[in-house]
Amino acid sequence: MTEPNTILVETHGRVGLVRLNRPEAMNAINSQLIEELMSALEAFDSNSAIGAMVVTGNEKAFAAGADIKEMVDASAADMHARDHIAPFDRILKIRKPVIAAVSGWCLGGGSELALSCDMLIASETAKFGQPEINLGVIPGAGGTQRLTRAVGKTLAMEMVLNNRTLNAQEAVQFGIANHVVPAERYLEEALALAAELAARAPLALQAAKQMVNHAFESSLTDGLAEERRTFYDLFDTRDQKEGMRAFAEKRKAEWKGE
Ligand code: DAK
Repeated sequence: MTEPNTILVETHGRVGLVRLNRPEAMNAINSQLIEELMSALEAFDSNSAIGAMVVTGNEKAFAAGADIKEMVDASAADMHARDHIAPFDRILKIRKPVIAAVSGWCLGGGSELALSCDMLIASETAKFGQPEINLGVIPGAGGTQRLTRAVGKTLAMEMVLNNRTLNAQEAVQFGIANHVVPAERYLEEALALAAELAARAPLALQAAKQMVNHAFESSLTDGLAEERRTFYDLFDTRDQKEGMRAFAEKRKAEWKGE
């Protein structure tokens, strides 16, 4: 496989870290970057030495959106045919938790990418927005759908129709970010949270992520039935026996991921 050149990939213990790395373009997401990012996340997902992942940018920008220069001359037919941001959807198939560590600009497709992650740690400098209206288009990867479910209709309308941006405190207040931390600590905090997750029972962790996501895709009745089935299924895992025995024996559980 060729080495990626729009991202940097690292491991920190059981945590896989991907840094978006197009600093000259505010980490604008072009077709190469989205492909390399998704491939890196998929590789971590199938690596049993990794339990959770972090996606980050740099201090100035998580990502300032999809690459405008790559799209500027495309026709509608080109866009349908290329569907070059389609790899965005591959993040939805990642089974392990993915945390976005966001500093600076988090706009357009960058914000949509961050919202596709499972949790978000924001630096106090983070700024979230959907400025596509300024370009004569609309969000194309969840900015009208996932964002609306997160922040509610009226704020989503203001953001998508009128380019209202949210600062880090507002992102927490409106349910986009889990925590705001000082600029110098956002990545460290995201890695620490990911390390905590990576130390948990792997099969239960994946089932938990899958079921929370299922809540956005199903009716309450279907979701509750699926949750109960998944809960019962976990009783065929060694980790369930270990977790419950460890509780009864007053010791720390040792997870096997089986
Ligand atoms: N694309 C390409 N280049 C970008 C960019 C972007 N989104 N954002 C910044 N850059 C480049 C700038 O052109 C500049 O390059 P040079 O001129 O130096 O060559 C460099 O990054 C530094 O940017 P600035 O000089 O503008 O830096 P400032 O600090 O002055 O401003 C900024 C920072 C983030 C406020 C500003 O750069 C900005 O407004 N950027 C554009 C933000 C934006 O409009 N984002 C929305 C993009 S549209 C799809 C799914 C999703 C999408 C599309 C399709 N499908 C499923 C098909 C998503 C669409 C979008 O995200």
